[in-house]
Amino acid sequence: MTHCCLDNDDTSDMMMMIMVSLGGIMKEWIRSICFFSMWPLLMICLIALYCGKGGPENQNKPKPANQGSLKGLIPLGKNTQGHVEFRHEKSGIILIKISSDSFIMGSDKGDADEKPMHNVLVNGFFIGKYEVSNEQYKIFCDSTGHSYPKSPNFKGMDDYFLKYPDYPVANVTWEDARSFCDWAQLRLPTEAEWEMAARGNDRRKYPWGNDEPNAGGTYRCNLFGSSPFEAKLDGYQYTSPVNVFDSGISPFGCYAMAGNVWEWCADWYLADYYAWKQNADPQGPENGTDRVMRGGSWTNDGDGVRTANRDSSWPVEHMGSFGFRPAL
Ligand SMILES: [Ca+2]
Ligand SMILES: [Ca+2]
Repeated sequence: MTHCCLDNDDTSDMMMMIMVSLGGIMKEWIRSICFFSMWPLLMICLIALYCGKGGPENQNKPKPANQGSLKGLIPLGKNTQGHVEFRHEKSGIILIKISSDSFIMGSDKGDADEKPMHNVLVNGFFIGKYEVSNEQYKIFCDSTGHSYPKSPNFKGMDDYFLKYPDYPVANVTWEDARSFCDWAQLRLPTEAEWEMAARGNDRRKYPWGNDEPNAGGTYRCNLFGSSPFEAKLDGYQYTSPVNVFDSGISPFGCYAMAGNVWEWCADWYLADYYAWKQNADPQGPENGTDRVMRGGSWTNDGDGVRTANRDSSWPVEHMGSFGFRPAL
């Protein structure tokens, strides 16, 4: 007997085949959708990653204080202490690279604000080999319209700012120093960076070691001593050129980190700041009234030019003994 139509089993088989075919098509379709919709998702992830890790939004953000950059620095080779020096293209300033290290900051034999001695880790940075000179500061003033510093009252050195280009700029405020650094795309060193650059990690008293500034009759820095007569014995009544006193350089090769002019640092000053025991790249208190100055000047005695010695002044104060050196 011939069947004019399919029986129930055939219908089920047919339905099954249709279902299987449809299932296969659906799977391929879903697979295609997943494949093509994955690319936009992947692109979104890549864009998000780019923006988060250094895309345009972050390129304008300042780098962390102590992350020295090689951009705009021309390597000059190693100095006699084995540290690499660079010429900063924009300002012409010579910077010395100081690698990340820890050192003992402060002195238990010094003034109350130098205690307690404490271990500090400083990230790698660059610091000026010399104090900023009149010549370098004049380029900044002429480029920006910033006023020339008032001539300090140095007898016999009239027109100090214009006639003594290789001497340190003096009579500058902390605000002046910061403006110079902003223009040069540099910055002031932190107090910790300054002290590490001045003494290294062997707890020395002065940049050159532990001998007194005039031990053996050789002067290692420009200071005042105990009288106007003694002040001249190092060869200079007031300031000296920034690149003399080879015997007084720091373990990294920096000149005049003892004496000549006081050097403004970035930090607010707080007498008991060391008691806070900030051990990792300290940046100073968040606010204050005075800014830190370090190193002593041509107006100080031997005690005043010790590397651990701390002083401070109002950020708008200027004197013939105030100068600075930049960092990066
Ligand atoms: Ca002197
Ligand atoms: Ca100095």
